[in-house]
Amino acid sequence: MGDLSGYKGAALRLLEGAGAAVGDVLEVRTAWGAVTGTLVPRYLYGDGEHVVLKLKSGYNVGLSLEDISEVRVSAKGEKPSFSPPPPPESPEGLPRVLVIGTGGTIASRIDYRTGAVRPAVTSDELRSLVPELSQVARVDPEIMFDIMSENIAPSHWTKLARRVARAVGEEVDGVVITHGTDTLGYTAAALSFALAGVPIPVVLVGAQRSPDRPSSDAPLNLIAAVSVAATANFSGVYVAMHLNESDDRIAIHRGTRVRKNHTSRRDAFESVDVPLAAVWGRGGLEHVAEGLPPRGREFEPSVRFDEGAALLKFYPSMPGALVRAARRSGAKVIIMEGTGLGHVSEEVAKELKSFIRSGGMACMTSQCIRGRTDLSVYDTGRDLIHMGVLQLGDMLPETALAKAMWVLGTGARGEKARKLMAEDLAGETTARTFPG
Ligand code: DAS
Repeated sequence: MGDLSGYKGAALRLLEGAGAAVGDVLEVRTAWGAVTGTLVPRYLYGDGEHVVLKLKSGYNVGLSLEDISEVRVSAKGEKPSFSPPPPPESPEGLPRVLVIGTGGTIASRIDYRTGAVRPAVTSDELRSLVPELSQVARVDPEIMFDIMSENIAPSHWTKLARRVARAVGEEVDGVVITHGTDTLGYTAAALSFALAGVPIPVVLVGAQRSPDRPSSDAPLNLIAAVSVAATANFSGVYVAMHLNESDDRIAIHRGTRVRKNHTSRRDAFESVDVPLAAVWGRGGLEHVAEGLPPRGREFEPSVRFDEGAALLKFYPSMPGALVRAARRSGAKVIIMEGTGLGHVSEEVAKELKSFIRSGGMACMTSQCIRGRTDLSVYDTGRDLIHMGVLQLGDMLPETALAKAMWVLGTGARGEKARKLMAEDLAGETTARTFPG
């Protein structure tokens, strides 16, 4: 019996009866006429009441068994399979870019078995999916992990930072890290601290749509990321994602100031309260902000992270028990996402006070995301200052969490840790908020 992956129930019996297999061309008689097309697999979780054909037009059509009177195999076919073309050779003398794969949508494709997006594309396949990469730089692909970014942890940040630090010694001109979009901002911030002073561009890049779909943002994002890593005259950690919904410009965001602000749009990423670091167009970099660090600086990586930090978003009626739970889970630093200028309820403030008294560090950011905390305006804020809460100005909450884990990873505690959290180390906080 031929492959009928994903089909089940009545649909499976109907196809088995006709001797059909995925890849065959079928003629299906229905109540409203005959339909001819290639049988494609069903999603694993699809029902047993439909047969799916790919029409000559390339579109798929699902036919309900209620409408089908007969199925006939008009030609046997091959089960579709994906074998990428060999990547084109790179001309001599191009800059060398290490492309590290970690998984995520950018390295995935639609799984026609389940209909879901699954990690599937190897770095080599990425190069063949985007042959233009070979004209921009000599790309060395390397898969380090193959996971969706919601599963990326500080231990992955350490591995990535170590690999980038090694690449600097291997004389690559730049590094690109392909990564899931969900936690891309956290990783970009974490690497900004671990690799502070890195003498080459390190560009993280993701995609909102998998590379095997016509509307995918992966190709252009990748080309821009590799181009910036190869040729930009600035260094540091950045994120490259669509500038807007059209397919012609890529925003280059600073690693500590970028946030995913839309669940699905290709221009989901925004630089918060700071200008973009740069804009890349199909002809190369079109705009570069003043004051970006040049290539070739002194470089002292500090790659360790300590997971003893928690990020708590305050909400009305938030029980103080959640602060105690964070403390019991081992948090040495609590980053609060307070309301407005940085406020929490009296109950939570009381728990923060006892956390601080027990040797913990409590820092305040704002769930407004834009603007900056100011605890001096209301007495509730002044009480927080008085008890020792450290306000972090316009630092993004996610960046503050990554920074706290990095500060703890350096071994700093007490006043030293507090000083590091308050200082601007990698552009994570500005003296005054950019009038956005
Ligand atoms: N789950 C998402 C992630 O890996 C998919 C993506 O957007 O890349 O972050």
